[in-house]
Amino acid sequence: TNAKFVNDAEIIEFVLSNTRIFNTEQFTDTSALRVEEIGDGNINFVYRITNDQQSVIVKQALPYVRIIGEGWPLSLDRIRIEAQCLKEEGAWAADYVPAVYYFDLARSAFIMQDIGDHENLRHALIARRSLPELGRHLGEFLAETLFHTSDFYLDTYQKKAAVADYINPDLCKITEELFFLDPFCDHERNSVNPPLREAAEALWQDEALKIEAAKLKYHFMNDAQALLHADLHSGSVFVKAEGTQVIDPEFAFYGPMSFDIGSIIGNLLLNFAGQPGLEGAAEEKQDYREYLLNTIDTLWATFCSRFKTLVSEQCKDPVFASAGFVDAFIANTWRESMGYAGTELIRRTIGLAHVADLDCIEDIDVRAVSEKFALDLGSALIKQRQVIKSPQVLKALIQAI
Ligand code: SR1
Ligand code: MG
Repeated sequence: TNAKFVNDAEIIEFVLSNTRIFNTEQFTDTSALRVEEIGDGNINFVYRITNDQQSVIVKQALPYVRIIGEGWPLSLDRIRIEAQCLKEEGAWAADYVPAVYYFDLARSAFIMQDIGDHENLRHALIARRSLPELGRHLGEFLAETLFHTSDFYLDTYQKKAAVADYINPDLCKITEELFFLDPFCDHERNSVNPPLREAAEALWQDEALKIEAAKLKYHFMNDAQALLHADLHSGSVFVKAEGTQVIDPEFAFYGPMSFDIGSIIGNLLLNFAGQPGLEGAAEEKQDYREYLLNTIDTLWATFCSRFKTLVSEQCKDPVFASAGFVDAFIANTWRESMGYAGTELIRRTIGLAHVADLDCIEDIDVRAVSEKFALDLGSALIKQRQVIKSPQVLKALIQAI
């Protein structure tokens, strides 16, 4: 059965009956085990099983979207894809992903390492935590996972088999609609802060913007460059002072590298947009905005340097190993990332799935100022991405807005 676990005892039994497969030393004291439902995502159910000394996480998919219910059915294959992608990412970037201990097809569930000593990055950004390693960690994670699943590393047969293995149409359709359709029209799934309505209506009339968003959608659907995380927002990243963990790749599929890079940059910019309306002194907000832009700089510099090193040391295709091609590929990836960062800014501001960086601003007029900035910046990133050639040009564009 792949039915939802009916009670805590069933979840504990699921974990204990599979302990032989991952680590027989776990849970020496089984009498004190209890279950906490900890999932705050939109799609799946997540449980922590703990005896206060040791713990694991169980993640289960049901055949529908958690926050919507049975009215939005969703393939269970996503949980197979998620467990498999975590293992693939772990092979190349072990420091940045939790270990998967056991996957159970019948239950549509897997057991994984508990990263409960980390904090959700979105909460950390809202609390203005200083995370000096975040940009480097994200840049390394992206370079390692994207390079090793691309034609720069795999041979042509391995690559095509991998593309087929990660066909994920239900989850891709969510992104195709929530990123590229809904926010660019007056869709019933959208949620628009009343004082922002006029700005949203103006955006829906912007034909030049819609043409550029269409190009980004087409690129997303047709450029199978690498295995993407494909939902790399701040809620998919967990942090502590010296560590970063990337979770939740149930949207994984073969797509353009720029989608992952742009998604996480878009989330740093969403926090940047929210800063004026969040609690705190003006100087703290300004300092944190600088920190966010520096983090984008570091992320991109780390990605470029690690990706180029990987190509020079491990690229198996002599055609793609040429320095000129790699430089052109990386430059184009940055420009397209700007476009996807723009779509993330817009869809999180007026689409279905908002973010706390903006939504926790209680005064709706104050919030609308941040939201307007997010819409303006998002539109500029999408329309001007061909001339945003570097993080320095991005900074200048932000200053101008
Ligand atoms: C109905 S799913 C809404 C959003 O949550 C996920 O985490 C993805 O970001 C998706 O777009
Ligand atoms: Mg998720």
